[in-house]
Amino acid sequence: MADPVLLEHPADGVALLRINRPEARNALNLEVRKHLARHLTELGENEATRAVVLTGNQKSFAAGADIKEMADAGTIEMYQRGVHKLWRTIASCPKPVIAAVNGFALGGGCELAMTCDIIIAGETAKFGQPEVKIGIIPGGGATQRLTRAVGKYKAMRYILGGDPFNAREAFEMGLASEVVPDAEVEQRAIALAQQIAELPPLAIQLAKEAVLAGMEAPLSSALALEAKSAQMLFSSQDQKEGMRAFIEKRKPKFTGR
Ligand code: CO8
Repeated sequence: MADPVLLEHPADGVALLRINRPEARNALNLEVRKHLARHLTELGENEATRAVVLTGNQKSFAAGADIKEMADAGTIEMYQRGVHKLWRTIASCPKPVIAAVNGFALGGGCELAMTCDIIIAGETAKFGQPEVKIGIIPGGGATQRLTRAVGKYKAMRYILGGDPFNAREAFEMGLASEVVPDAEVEQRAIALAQQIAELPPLAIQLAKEAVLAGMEAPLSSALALEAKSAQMLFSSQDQKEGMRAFIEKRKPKFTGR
């Protein structure tokens, strides 16, 4: 059986995870989620990995949770599958994760993209939370992450309506970071990952932490966290190197220390 998630290394410091269930439009079954969680945990701990690209194929990023796998399940079984724990692991990768979205990003697929830090969407990508159409509601974070990304009224529009929205709408709402021609999605995501991979990793990691932790905190606590994180970086060699290189008008050499 083919690996449900393929790991590639398209550039220095960049890992690419490719969901590989084309026959099911990359529906997220338990196997795919477990592989994603394992890979993201390992990549998060691997010093050589500076940024991760998460993608699917031209037709589908991921068409949601695997409906066939859960259609007959009961409450306890759903609980025991532990999907909620896998979501937590997937969403807590400390390295920057860029979603490269072509085709469908529906239900859990849209939620998966929303666990990422940056979303690069192909022009014909289709996003949406169609769960209400099959008698449930989003269970992987959309009621919160979509609402926080685009605001209550747009989130309600799509979570209650269940119909998809296109990449341009996603961009205008603030869900997609960039929209590019379909054929350039992966290449653009890798280039951005490469750009980030060349920057000092401690600064990148703390910037990600400050944004995400800050979103859950009151403004004063979030600003204090930001200030402390920025101050902390003055103990890093990369801060000394970055500032010295600027003053000496040369390219910095970052080591991650
Ligand atoms: N699950 C399982 N199989 C799927 C899924 C899916 N989400 N999506 C597509 N497939 C399968 C199809 O069944 C089909 O299989 P087969 O060839 O065996 O019939 C194959 O993929 C190809 O699909 P289509 O023929 O439908 O391909 P199209 O290109 O015509 O359409 C679509 C693609 C639009 C993506 C369409 O397949 C579709 O609408 N899929 C379902 C989308 C959806 O409803 N997603 C949300 C699922 S629910 C969810 O994500 C959240 C669950 C929360 C759980 C909470 C737990 C507590």
